[in-house]
Amino acid sequence: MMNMNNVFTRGELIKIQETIKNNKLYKQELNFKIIVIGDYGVGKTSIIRRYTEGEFSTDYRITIGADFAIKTIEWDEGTRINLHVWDIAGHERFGSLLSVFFRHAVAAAIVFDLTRPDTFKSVDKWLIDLRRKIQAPDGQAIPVVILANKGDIIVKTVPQEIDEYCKLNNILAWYITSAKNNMNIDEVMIRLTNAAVKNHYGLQCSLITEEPIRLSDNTLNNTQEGRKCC
Ligand SMILES: Nc1nc2c(ncn2[C@@H]2O[C@H](COP(=O)(O)OP(=O)(O)OP(=O)(O)O)[C@@H](O)[C@H]2O)c(=O)[nH]1
Ligand SMILES: [Mg+2]
Repeated sequence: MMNMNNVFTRGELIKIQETIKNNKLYKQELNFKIIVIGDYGVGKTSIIRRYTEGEFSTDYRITIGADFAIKTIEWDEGTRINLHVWDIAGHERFGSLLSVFFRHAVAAAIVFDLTRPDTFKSVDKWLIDLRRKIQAPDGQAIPVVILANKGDIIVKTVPQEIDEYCKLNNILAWYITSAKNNMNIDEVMIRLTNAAVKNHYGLQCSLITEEPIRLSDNTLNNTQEGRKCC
């Protein structure tokens, strides 16, 4: 029973949490935003479509502005993750206007096209823009992977300096991908989600904090943001 001041003690909260867990009444639901960036035509839309719909088309329809698709992952018994995968148009005509869509991203993939070596040179421009515009809630750089796409056509054009570039620039990993042949697409998304999960404050916290929670503060409604980390 709630006490007079609308305050739960730590012991009471532990009991409530145990009851919820034991009765499987509670599945934590997290929303993560992942952004996919890179020059026009490198295959961003195709990668996202392959991942979220399992489809590929040889047609090239330039993305105007930004778009997103959601994929829900049953992460573990107690956690469901809704991945919001954002597709940001790469055409120069948009300049860095679209970086407003970077906001709240917890991870990013920068894509280049193995058949157009110049698109690797642009990776640095995308990375600089990304790092300038967003940081993780703790002020750290968000996890980034680099995707060398269209690996079904050619792989011998992988830039020699890519390992060094990743090391120097704190890139989590790089992959040869193919949206056409479904090469490494799931692996990339799982790697990014994993990194985001590790960084994510909310997931590392239980309902229990060191301080008693005041219901009047609306604290219990704040399941994702604004919760203090343990
Ligand atoms: N062979 C092959 N073609 C691909 C692959 N990924 C994309 N393409 C093709 O490359 C072209 C451009 O792909 P998109 O996914 O539209 O490129 P984008 O990066 O979204 O381009 P913007 O929207 O202009 O920024 C399309 O014709 C795709 O079919 C791939 O892995 N292999
Ligand atoms: Mg596109």
